[in-house]
Amino acid sequence: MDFPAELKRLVARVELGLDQLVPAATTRPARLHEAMRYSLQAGGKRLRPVLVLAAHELHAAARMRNPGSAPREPRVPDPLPAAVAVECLHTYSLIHDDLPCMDNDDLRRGRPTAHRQFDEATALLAGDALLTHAFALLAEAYAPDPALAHALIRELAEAAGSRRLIGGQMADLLAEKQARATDDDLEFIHLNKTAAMIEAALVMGGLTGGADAPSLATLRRIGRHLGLAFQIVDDILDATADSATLGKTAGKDAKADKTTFVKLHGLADSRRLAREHSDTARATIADLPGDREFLLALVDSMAARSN
Ligand code: GRG
Repeated sequence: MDFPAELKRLVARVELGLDQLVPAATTRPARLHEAMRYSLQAGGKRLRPVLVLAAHELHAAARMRNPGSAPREPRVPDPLPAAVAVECLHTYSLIHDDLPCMDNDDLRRGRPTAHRQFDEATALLAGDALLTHAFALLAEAYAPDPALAHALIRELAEAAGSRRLIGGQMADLLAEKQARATDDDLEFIHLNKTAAMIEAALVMGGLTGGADAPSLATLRRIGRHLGLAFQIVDDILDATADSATLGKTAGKDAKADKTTFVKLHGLADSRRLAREHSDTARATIADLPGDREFLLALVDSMAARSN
């Protein structure tokens, strides 16, 4: 398998989906839709939507080889709307995270943040609209298969809600400058702020691809470890890389005295922990059916990433 070419193929599919499945910039009121597209189209690694597509392809291919396992549903649903919904939700969280009342950041995905490019109210509303659009898209695109639509909406709502993404963000804000934040606080923050969406992306791809319950549980476990590894690497990069490479302001964690892996464990131990979580994700991928090569290479590329 040619990993860079395969990644490029999936990212191109995501970019096309984002363009087709999000209202045009000219939609009234144009300023709002321009702001939504500005943040979505600023780039980004597209990790989460690529995970949706990769988990889907792996299971859909395994199911095609063994059609007897799903006798009542010969047509495999399109995973692209689910991938786009996940990226809309992720982008909303970045827009809101950058707002003055949260991280107050000027740079995201190598460009001025939405509130810098537009204004605070427009950025807030663009985030709200992307969040809402994610669920509208799932409801609309998967309407012909109500059980699938329900499962996807429930998965994304759980991952993005007050017990996971938003709860993780709240705990992160509460832990800022707390001298006594513990490993348990750190795990809560990162399992929810970061790993929840990565888990959901894999599970949603599994759902559209027709994964069975054991495979969905395996995908969730992979997402948990990949998410933790991803966040530890994020903390290391914040402490060691520069803003131009990251496309966002570097060194912010130390400045805000955030509770991070690097603050609690130092750089060497953080690197070891990231490796351990990546290794567990890799080992768990072995429990999935079908061709796992792309997912394994993706875990490696996330561990070795520079932005
Ligand atoms: C505002 C509800 C709400 C949540 C915000 C996403 C987030 C939670 C905060 C952003 C800061 C941060 C370090 C989050 C952890 C997850 C993370 C590393 C996000 C950045 O994801 P990337 O690197 O970004 O995949 P791109 O731009 O490549 O998509």
